[in-house]
Amino acid sequence: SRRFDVAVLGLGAMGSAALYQLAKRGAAVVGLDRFAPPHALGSSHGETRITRQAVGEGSDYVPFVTASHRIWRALEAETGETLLNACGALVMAPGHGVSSHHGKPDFVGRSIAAAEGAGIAHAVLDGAEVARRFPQFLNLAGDEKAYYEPGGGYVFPERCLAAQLRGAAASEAEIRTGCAVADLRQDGDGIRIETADGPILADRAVVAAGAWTAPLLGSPFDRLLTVRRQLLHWYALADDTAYGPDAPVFIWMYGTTDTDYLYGFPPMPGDRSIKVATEQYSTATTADGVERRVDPSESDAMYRLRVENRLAGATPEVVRAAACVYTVTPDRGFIIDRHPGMDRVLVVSACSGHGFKHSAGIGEAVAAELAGGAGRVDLAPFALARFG
Ligand code: PYC
Repeated sequence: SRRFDVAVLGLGAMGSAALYQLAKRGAAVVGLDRFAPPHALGSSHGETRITRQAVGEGSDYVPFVTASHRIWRALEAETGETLLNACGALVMAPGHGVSSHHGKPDFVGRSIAAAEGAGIAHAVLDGAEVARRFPQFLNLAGDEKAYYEPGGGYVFPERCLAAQLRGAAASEAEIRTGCAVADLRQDGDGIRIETADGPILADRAVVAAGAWTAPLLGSPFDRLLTVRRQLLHWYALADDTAYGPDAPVFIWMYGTTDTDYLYGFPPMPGDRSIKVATEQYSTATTADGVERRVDPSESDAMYRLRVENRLAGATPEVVRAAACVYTVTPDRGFIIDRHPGMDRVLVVSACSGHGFKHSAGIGEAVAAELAGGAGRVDLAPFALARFG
């Protein structure tokens, strides 16, 4: 049977981007997914994802998101679709709060430092300026410190995935959907992938399987990765006048613990609802066992605890709700590294709930690593060795 240069396992955010970039470089590639992406069963659905270039999680990520914006803008020009809306991004915490986010203390300060380090246009706002510029936020403490990035905003994950898969197919990538991988082995100078439709042979593999990474690869990923169910809620707006054209996406650490936190998006054009979410790291689940239905009581609790009296015009009427999964590493960073027992396998999971904005750039970095050409990024900060 045909032997590929690279097989990409998992066609979510990272896999679809890697497949696209590899195919564009002329590599003979096959992409496999157990479902038919873009789908709502992993970590890349829910209509929107925040993007911000001054990455408070760490400056090592900045090259990825910067490349992602460039790639999405180029794809927009090619396809005529809107993929990225730079409506602005606000990261805010009150002075008396913890300001910790994605495991990093002083996330506002870290975002400012990342912006200064990389020359990213931004403003530092106090509570009074936030209240004046962004009337969507209610009951501010007054002592807020906020990082505002005018070039931040949101991306449309399903559209980005679909555009990259179409681009990959146009460059001769083979895409096999409904194709679950039972096993992956390195045999001498190649990789053998077992599927229900028969084996696939490739010189190398990229595993971008998200929550399915540990079930597929076992040790050490089963010890390192934890799958967390997260909920997305859309609430009807009784009044949307506080959400003008400059209404930003936001990360608001409003309280005194790192779970007193809300993030969200402005209403989509022509839609009177807002999408908001928080995060939880206390309950673990699995890729196949996760409860995908959101119980109305969960949306109700979210509204009462976090949304009511914080976001102008929001009502408890739930327009839509969805569950997705984060696959989280012990330090909430990424893993992008060779498999410790199979040097022909590059593992590009997991992204710990802050990956999408980086995905197109990671695809480019993965392709540069495997097929050469422009877009190489130092992957050492994402190495497995940091976990010992
Ligand atoms: O990466 O901006 C982000 C984000 C916010 C909430 C989850 N991820």
